[in-house]
Amino acid sequence: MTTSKTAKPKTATKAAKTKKAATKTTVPALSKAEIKASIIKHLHSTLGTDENKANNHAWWKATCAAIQELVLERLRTTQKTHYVNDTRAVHYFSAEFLMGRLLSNNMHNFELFDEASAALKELGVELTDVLEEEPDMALGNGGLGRLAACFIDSLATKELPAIGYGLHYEHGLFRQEIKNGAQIERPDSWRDYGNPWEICRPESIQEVPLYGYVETKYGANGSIQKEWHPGNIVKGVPWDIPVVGYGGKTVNVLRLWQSEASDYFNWDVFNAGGYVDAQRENIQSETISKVLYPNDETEAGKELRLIQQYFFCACSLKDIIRRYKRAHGDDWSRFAEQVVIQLNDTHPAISIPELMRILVDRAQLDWESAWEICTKTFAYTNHTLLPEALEKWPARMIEKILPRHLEIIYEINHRFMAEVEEKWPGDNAMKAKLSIIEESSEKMVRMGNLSVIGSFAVNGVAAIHSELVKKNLFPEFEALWPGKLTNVTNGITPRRWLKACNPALSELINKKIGDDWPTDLDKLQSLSAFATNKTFQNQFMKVKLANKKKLAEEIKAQTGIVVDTNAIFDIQIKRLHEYKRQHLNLIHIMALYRRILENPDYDMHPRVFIFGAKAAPGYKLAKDIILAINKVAEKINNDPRANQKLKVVFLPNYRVSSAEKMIPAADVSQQISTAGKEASGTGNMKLALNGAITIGTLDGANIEIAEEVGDDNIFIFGLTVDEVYKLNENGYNPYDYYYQNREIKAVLDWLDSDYFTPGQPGALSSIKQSLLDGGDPYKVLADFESYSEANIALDKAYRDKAKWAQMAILNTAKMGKFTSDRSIQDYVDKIWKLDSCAVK
Ligand code: 26Q
Repeated sequence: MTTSKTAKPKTATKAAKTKKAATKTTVPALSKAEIKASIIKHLHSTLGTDENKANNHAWWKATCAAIQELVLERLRTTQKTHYVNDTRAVHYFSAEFLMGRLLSNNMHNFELFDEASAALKELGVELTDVLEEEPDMALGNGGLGRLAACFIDSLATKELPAIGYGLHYEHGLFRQEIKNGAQIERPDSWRDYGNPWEICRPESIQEVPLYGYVETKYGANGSIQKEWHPGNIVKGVPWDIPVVGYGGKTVNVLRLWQSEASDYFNWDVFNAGGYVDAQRENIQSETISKVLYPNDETEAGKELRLIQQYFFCACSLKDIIRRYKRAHGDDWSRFAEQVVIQLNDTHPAISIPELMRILVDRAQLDWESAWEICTKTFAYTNHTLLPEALEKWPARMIEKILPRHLEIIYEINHRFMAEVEEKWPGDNAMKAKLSIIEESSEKMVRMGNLSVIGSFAVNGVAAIHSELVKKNLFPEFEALWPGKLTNVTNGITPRRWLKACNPALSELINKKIGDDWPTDLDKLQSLSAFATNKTFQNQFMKVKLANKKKLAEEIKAQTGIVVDTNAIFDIQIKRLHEYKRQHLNLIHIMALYRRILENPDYDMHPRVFIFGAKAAPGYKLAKDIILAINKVAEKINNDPRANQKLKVVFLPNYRVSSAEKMIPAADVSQQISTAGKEASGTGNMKLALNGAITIGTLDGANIEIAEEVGDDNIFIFGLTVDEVYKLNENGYNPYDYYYQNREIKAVLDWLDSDYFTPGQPGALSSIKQSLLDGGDPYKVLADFESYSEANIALDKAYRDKAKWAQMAILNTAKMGKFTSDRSIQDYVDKIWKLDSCAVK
């Protein structure tokens, strides 16, 4: 208290001297007294409790309810404004929205955080404790889902008319527990005691047909009409989550569909005495939105997954069309002017034949007109080049679930093949590559090809990734339609990923350069001027140290491990996948351990390696890598010969809310994927924004981060994309590295022993196996030496405190490009052609 009071006038004078520090002129939407009164009101009349009985959970709910009142008021104004102006809007279709917690975010976006905190304090309650009560809304796996969440934040902030459409999973991504070092999956129940943000909209329920058969009808004039007679109908119940833009003016909506049995459809069975059968159908219908598939980067090919995809797309399209018809009746000519649909990967690609079905079979448009509308409505974002992640569905499966859609897909393909024939007459190899249908032993529908053909724009998510999409994934499409494939580099919302998660750094920045950076992130650039300023360096690193202390407490509380905050906090947080190479990090840690054992004076700055990662439950090797990290951690942390220099921490159940705690405390950001494999990455941006230095490969957005911060402020290592390709062409033999590098051999052999798993030799052998006999598909051994050298350079750099502080400041200063506001502006300019709509 005293220090901040005495320090205040000093910094204020300084800030005034350097630059006009933008001061808040806006009056808060609610005063402290109003918030306090509202919280108490909700405690009494919404929750039926009082100030004396309320626990933190009740305080959380009452605070949410108080904020939600304001949210809903602004939501009404926004919707009215959009309706009156009949605005063109973007509809973001995504099977995943990884929203995390909303209370802190909504308070920050209304700029009410400090008022609410003060109001609760007067009631004897700590806001930070209250915030911890909120379960994460974990309706996504990782990057793709979190990107969708950052994007809808930016859309609302930029006052763009937009709606997110997705699935209202009853269970989000599994909760991870670690037992004896191994991952155990537990169900996630994010709305067990009610979710205060969502609003059920029974007035907008939709019905979705499934299964059944297609009838061909012949009209008097010889015309053919198709009618789908479904075998089942499910109900889609919409739940709306308000999305508050920064400044609180525009409040958009995320609409998530929950499946329910359609009562009337089962009525006949019911009346015929089939009560039990009717109930069984109910259970099946309700299964659709039960659980999020926990696989990312693998195409599971499960029937329920396809039904999930169709279910939310069909509900969303009906919802869009209902709204369009309210303004334009049966005049379809303006549909593509009013509606643009962004497909977040191919997961919602079934929307393309679904819109064709509605236009041709229902609205009775001719095929050409319908196709023109379709291909002016959809745009598609690709997030992966990994072959195993490219969605393909067996034609037989589509035929069973969506018989009419398969016919439409064949028709789209038939007409498209004629176009290809015209461009490349007689070229059957070209046709085979471009076809939506893969003629393998089992006919498959390629959702990527369908998406490119049915969209007017296709984008990758980082410059290099988009180049590889053009050169390697879809070169034939690039030749056919030059200009259709483009790039929009990903971004992250600086409101959640700096302002809210790192209040101390935000405050420091505000004092130095003003507080308008959250909506104009290029403003951070002006911090560069202070990168060599000793006082600012000290302030910046003092904030980092304080954040490290907080994380150290969290680590202690969760794992019992005590870490030294003077050590380098080195963080790798992301889904567990071989291509992300957590095992490269691990093998390097083992090498460091070995060096220390061989030479007790081995010269290195103390370092804490911190991991957070979930593995897909069926991905054996990924789970083995988690086990290995934990076993190596246990050994090192308890070995007095090494644990003064080296600690390893695996924080269980990595999720948005733990990212918010880890990122502000990071000194080092590990971004070490095999070049060409990580489409973009977005954790890399979050960590650099918070002053962590990247050690990384020239992959995904790392390349653009390196361009922004400059070579002196990042540690780049490893093979480039071209070098990886060359290595593959010339034949890569990991044994060469095993036999030529003593350290690699020793470390891999160590994994075979029972040193880390006493009494269980071989428990970690699968990793060695994959790197040798498995052919090391992700080039871990090829990159090891270069990685090791980069780590030595990093270690050396850290010891020069001033130099490191300068690098950290410059990383924060140069992250302006990576705000999701810029990504959204790119989408608006290149793809959506959307106008913002000011809400009064
Ligand atoms: C597909 C079919 C069946 C079941 C699951 C899936 C599935 C689910 C999720 C496939 C992929 C995902 C998620 C992919 C993902 O998160 N990709 C990441 O997207 C980020 C945002 O663009 C990028 O930054 C990352 O590089 C990319 O890996």
